[in-house]
Amino acid sequence: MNAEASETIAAIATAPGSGGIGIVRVSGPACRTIAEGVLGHCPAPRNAAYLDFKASDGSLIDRGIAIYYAAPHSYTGEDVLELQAHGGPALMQMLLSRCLASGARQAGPGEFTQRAYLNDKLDLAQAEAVADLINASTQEAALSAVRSLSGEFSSHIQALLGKLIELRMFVEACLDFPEEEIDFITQGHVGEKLDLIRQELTAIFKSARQGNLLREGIQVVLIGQPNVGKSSLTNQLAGEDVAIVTPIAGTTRDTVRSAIQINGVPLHIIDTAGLRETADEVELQGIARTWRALESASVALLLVDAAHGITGEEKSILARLPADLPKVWIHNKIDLTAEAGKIECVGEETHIHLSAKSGEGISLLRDHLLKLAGWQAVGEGVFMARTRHLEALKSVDRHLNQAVPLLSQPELVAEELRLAQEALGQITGEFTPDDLLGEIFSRFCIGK
Ligand SMILES: Nc1nc2c(ncn2[C@@H]2O[C@H](COP(=O)(O)OP(=O)(O)OP(=O)(O)O)[C@@H](O)[C@H]2O)c(=O)[nH]1
Ligand SMILES: [Mg+2]
Repeated sequence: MNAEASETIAAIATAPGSGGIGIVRVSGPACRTIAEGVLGHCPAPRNAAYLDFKASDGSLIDRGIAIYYAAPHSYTGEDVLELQAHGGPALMQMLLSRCLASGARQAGPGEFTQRAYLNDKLDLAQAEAVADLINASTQEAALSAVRSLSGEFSSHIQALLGKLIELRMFVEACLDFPEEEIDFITQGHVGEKLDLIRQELTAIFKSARQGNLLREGIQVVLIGQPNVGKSSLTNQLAGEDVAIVTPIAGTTRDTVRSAIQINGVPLHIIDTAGLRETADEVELQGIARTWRALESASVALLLVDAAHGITGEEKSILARLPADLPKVWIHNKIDLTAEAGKIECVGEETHIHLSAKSGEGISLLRDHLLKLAGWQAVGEGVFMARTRHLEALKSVDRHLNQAVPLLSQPELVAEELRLAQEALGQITGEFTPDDLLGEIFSRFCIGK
C-alpha cells in the first residue's frame, strides 16, 4: 500500500445545496474506526443500518442510513463507509467534519475514482466515463457514457490490443531468423493482418468520434450586419427568448450564449453584435467580442437579409473570417420575400433560405448543422470518448500506416507496431504518464 492509499479520505458525495438525502462517503483503512465512533459500531458489510449519527460528545447529529463495504468489495476497492443523512448543507458539513476529526482527510477531486482505478476496479477509459456520465448534458451523451463505463469501449480497445500484440510477437520472432525474414513475413500474411487491424481501428474511431461529439458538442456563431435577424434566429433555435430582438439596428451589444441540442448533440449557439462601422464605444466592444467568439467557433452562420442578398458588406466580413472555418450563408426573412425554405450548394458554399420569424426552413438548418458536426444516425454502438482517446487512435493509425510500406524490413515494422501498441495502451491506462493521470482526475468533482 502506498502512503496516499493508507490515508482515509472523506467527502460529501451529493451535490451542493439542499436535497432530500445527502451522502458523506469515506474510503480507506480508518472506515471501521470512524463507523464505531460515529455510529457506536460498524454495521455488517453491505447492510443498510438505520442508526444515530453522533458527534464526539455523544450528541445527535442526525439519524440515517449507514452502509459499510468491506475491501475489496467496494467502489474504490478499499473499506468504504456511506452515511446517508438529510441533505442540508449545514448538516452535511457537520457530518463531514465529524469524519475528518475521526481520522479521515478531505478527499480531492476524483480521488475516490482514482483509487478505484489504482485498485483495478476500473481502467482509465472507464474512470473518465464516470465523470462524463455525471457531466453529460443530453440523454444520448449519458447513454454513451454508460456504455463506456460498462467497459464496451475498453473491450474493443483490449481486443485490438490483443491482435496488435500477437502480430508484433510474430514479427519480432522473425527477427531471430534473419535469413528467412522476408519469407516469414509473406507466409505470416503480415500485410493482410495489418489491414484487418486497421479496418477494425477505423470502425472503433467512427464510434468514438460520435461519442466525442456528444461530449464536446459544436460552437455555432451567428454573425452579420445589424438587423439581419441573428438574435431572432438564436431564439428560434433555442426555442425561447434568450436574446433581445428589436427593429433597432445595433440591439445586441454583447455575445449571448445558449445551449441547445439536436438529436442529442449539444450545440453552443452564440449570438453576436451586428458588424458595422460605428463610433459607439459599447457597440465597438461588442463587435470586438464577435471577432473573438469566431476564434473558437466550429461553424459560422453568415446571415443576410433575403430581400437584398449578399452585398459588398458581407463579402468583406467573409474575407476576414478564418479560411478553414466552415461557413453557411443564411438568407433570412423569406416570409417577406415569399420564397420557400430551401438549401442550395453553390460550389463550396452552402446557402439556406429561411425565416427566423415563421420558422420555415429551420429544420434544413438543423439537419445541416448535424451534418457539419459529422453526426451520423445514432447506432447502438456509440461510446463516449474524449479527445485524448481520438488522438491516441489517430496515432495508432499513423504507426500502422507507416508499417505498410516497410514489410521488407521486419525490424522497422516491429518498431511501428510497438509504438502503435503504446499509443493504444494509453487509452485504458496501460502506458499512461503520471502527470496525465493527475490532469484527468483533477477535473472530476469532489466526492466522486
Ligand atoms: N419578417 C421578419 N422579420 C424578422 C425576421 N427575423 C428578424 N426579423 C426582424 O428584424 C428585426 C431585427 O431582428 P434581430 O433579431 O434583432 O436582428 P439582429 O441581427 O440580432 O440585430 P442586431 O442585434 O442589431 O445586430 C426585428 O424587428 C425582427 O423582428 C424574419 O425572419 N422575418
Ligand atoms: Mg441581435
